[in-house]
Amino acid sequence: MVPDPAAMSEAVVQGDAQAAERLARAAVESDADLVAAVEHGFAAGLRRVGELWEAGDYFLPELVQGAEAMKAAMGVLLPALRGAAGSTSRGVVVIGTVAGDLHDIGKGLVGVLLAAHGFEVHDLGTDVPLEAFVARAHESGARIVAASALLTTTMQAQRELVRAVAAAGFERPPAVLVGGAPTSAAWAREIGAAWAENALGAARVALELTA
Ligand code: B1M
Repeated sequence: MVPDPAAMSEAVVQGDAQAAERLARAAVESDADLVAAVEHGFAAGLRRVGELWEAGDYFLPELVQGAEAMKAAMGVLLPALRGAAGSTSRGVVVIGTVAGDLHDIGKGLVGVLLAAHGFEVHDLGTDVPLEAFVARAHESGARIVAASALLTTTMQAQRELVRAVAAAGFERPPAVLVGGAPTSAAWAREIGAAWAENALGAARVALELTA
């Protein structure tokens, strides 16, 4: 149960960071389903902000304020989700947002849910060059390289990542997992990667890939 997903969404649409943080605290304190609070509450609000921006009703300042409100909520929710993480026996996942792309909210959520499902997550941040993904995967013996892309222009880097991993001469090549709003199962099939639509799905797919 999530206390009030509509209020969570509205706080983000209004760019009200204080309200978003307060609602996130209420969710944590009431022992609510925090993944659902993100997906049906705060992230739904941010998707709405994106639609309003695309329609020309919102401008860049509102987009930024919406993201700030979402981040205020995530600042409360991610530590609570991380706290639920158990052992890291499933192996290493190297995760990042691809080069040229600064969107990190969804990637952060995917990373936390992977950790909560037993993976040791190495988060390289945003705007991550291919070489950095490959180098960290080598160093850490990663089982999965996970790449997020939110722009139709930057999703091409996911294809390049699949090629770079294949060409890197791993003894045991890591699987490549991709995701992000403009991606799809068809896109992942085309480039030869695994795909998940959302953060919980990413954790499920990662478990399958390492079973
Ligand atoms: Co940007 N932006 N943005 N933006 N932004 C989008 C992506 C856009 C769709 C908005 C729109 O037009 N409706 C549009 C892209 C259009 C396109 O390419 N077709 C867009 C644009 C154009 C831009 C700029 C170019 C705007 C400009 O400057 N003119 C610019 C680009 C900057 C850059 O990256 N170089 C830009 C900037 C920004 C902000 C900085 C203002 C801010 C980001 C703040 C931040 O991340 N720190 C921002 C935001 C907030 C958005 C929207 C509104 C919301 C993104 C978000 O955080 N969603 C977005 C609209 C939208 O997505 N509908 C938009 C919430 C988050 C929980 O969801 O990230 O989708 P999401 O992650 C989900 C799934 O996608 C999935 O799981 C997550 C959780 O369930 N997932 C994975 C994500 N990664 C995964 C990886 C996986 C598996 C699943 O495996 C590895």
